[in-house]
Amino acid sequence: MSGGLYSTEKNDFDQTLDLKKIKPYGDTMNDGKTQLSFTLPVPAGDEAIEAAKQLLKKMGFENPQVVFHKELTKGFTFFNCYGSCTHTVDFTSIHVPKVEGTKWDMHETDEFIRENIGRPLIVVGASTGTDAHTVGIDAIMNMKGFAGHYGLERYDMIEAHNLGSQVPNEEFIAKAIELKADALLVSQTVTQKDIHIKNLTELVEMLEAEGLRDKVILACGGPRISHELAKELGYDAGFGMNTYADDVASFIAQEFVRRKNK
Ligand code: B12
Repeated sequence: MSGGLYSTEKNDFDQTLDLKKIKPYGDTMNDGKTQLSFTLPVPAGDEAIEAAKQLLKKMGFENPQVVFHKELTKGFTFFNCYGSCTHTVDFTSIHVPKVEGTKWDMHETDEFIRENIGRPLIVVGASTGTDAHTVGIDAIMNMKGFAGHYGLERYDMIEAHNLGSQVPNEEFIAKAIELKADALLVSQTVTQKDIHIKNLTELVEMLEAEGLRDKVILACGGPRISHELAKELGYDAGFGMNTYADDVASFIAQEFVRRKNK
């Protein structure tokens, strides 16, 4: 990439770290080096490579390079590219909304529920709508959990019901009523054409129509879910990548007590 024996680029940029103006790091501070990949709906060839480079320039990348390309199928070419990003971000002004509360491990959460609630919390979870991905919700709910963190089924003070995947919102709500759920956990993995937004919104609307929205703690999660998005859609909390049962269990327990004390 930049610098080194074979580079013809001049490193005449300021190499000091300025958190008010950060940009990608390749091998030299502020070189802006970025790798990106995309597909163009054109056949492979010199014109396709030139089109990819022109696009990179329009995206704000200097010295665009196509380092790999391959026709995926007739009329579609995939590219791996490098370029130097010309834009910067003020890191000091960033505020990301986060789930409030203290994150505890399983024993601490169990202890808190035992002392402050005195009965197990009933948690019903599912991957809803057309979404067939179960690994995320299983990671949170199944006994063995994920990456060394036990799932909700392992908690003494949580009664966890994992309904699996492709659960229609109607069925999810019916089960929540039947089990007298304290908290509902929704997993959404597929985000193509914003299907997750439609499905998550529908659930909130249906819960509101049933007069149940304020009676349950409602959280969603998935690789493209953020707390900010979840709040926007009417959820109490949202959890993204690298979440464990610890995160959501601590939240549910603390939120339950917050509401009880109101
Ligand atoms: C395994 C997999 C499948 C398996 C699923 C098997 C199963 N039983 O789950 C199968 C083969 C069935 C599958 C099918 C499809 N898949 Co798929 N699949 C994957 C894959 C490879 C891994 C997903 C996974 O298991 N991750 C591991 C888990 C642990 O991570 P996670 O889900 O992010 O969960 C964590 C957090 O997000 C969070 N979390 C998740 N849910 C919740 C819920 C709560 C309440 C909380 C608190 C936290 C939480 O906690 C978890 C642990 O930290 C991904 C690509 C990838 N590498 O990610 C594609 C991927 C998700 N699949 C994708 C697609 C498109 C599909 C299909 C639509 C393909 C097709 N055209 O048929 C179908 C889905 C059909 C449908 N109706 O849903 C796309 C989604 C793109 C998008 N953003 O929309 C991906 C990203 C692949 C890709 N790059 O294109 N898939």
